[in-house]
This record gives sequence, structure tokens and C-alpha cells, in this order.
Amino acid sequence: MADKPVIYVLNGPNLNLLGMREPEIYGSDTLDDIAGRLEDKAQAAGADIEVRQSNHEGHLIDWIHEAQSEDAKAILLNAAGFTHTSVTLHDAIKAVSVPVIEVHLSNPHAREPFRHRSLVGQAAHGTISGFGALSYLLALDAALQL
Ligand code: CA2
Repeated sequence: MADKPVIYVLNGPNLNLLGMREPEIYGSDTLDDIAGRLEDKAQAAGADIEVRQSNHEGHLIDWIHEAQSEDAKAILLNAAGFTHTSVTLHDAIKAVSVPVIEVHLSNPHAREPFRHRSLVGQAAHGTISGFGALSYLLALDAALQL
């Protein structure tokens, strides 16, 4: 039997603190809570997910390359603060053929001007933002339909 399709879910800096600080902006779910819900949804759809978090840009880049070499079907990427600054993440997304869906809990366009520019979004297949933890589940839906 063929292997199940795999979808990577990559999370950037400070998202390990989710649910512990600033719940008014990011909600009260932890990253583990979100991962559990994604796992259930992926399993029901016959897919596998690989959820990772790092505070280091290079790890995120290595995992984007790994997703390509592992023949992942999509990457959900919440690059957190790197979203707005990282040329190297932009380049990594451009360098792989795996579709990347940019995900945000908050709506960066409704926040400070420095969050309005997304270098990740300029390379991504699409973006889902502003729905809290639901953004990840909506992005998984999109990934499953790609
Ligand atoms: O809304 C999002 O998902 C963001 O990617 C979150 C980033 C922010 O820099 C982006 O503009 C939008 C910040 C993640 C910080 O995570 C925290 C979690 C709990 C407490 C404090 C920060």
C-alpha cells in the first residue's frame, strides 16, 4: 500500500509560548492543543502531519528542504516574526516545489505597520490569517484539497 501523504506544519519563534502569554491576541490554545486538532483532522483525511517549532531561522529553512526531499504534499508555515523580515525564508520557499500555505493566528494587516509586509506571503501559494487556532485547520483543509 502507498504511504500516506505527509503535510509539514512549521512554526517559528516564540510560538512555543502560545497559550501562556498575550491570549487576547493569540488565543489560549497551546501549540500542542493545535497540533492535536491538526493530527485528528489529518488522520480522518488519511494524511500524516509533521508538526515542528523552532526559534531558529536555519531550522525552519532545513525543514522546508526536508519537506521537499520527503515529498511532502504541502507545508503550513507560521514563520511568526520572521514572516516580516526573512529573505532567506522567502528564498527557501521559492526554492522548493512543495506548496507553502502561510498561516497566522492574528491578522497582521490589522496590526502595526511593520507587520503589513510579508516576505513569506510574497513567496507562498496562499495565506490564511486572523482566525486564531482555526487558521491552522482552515489551512490544513486547503492543503488537503491542493
Ligand atoms: O499571528 C501570528 O500567527 C503571527 O505569526 C504571530 C507572530 C507575529 O510576529 C506575527 O506578526 C503574526 C508572533 C508569535 C509570538 O508568539 C507568542 C505566543 C505567545 C505569547 C507571545 C508571543
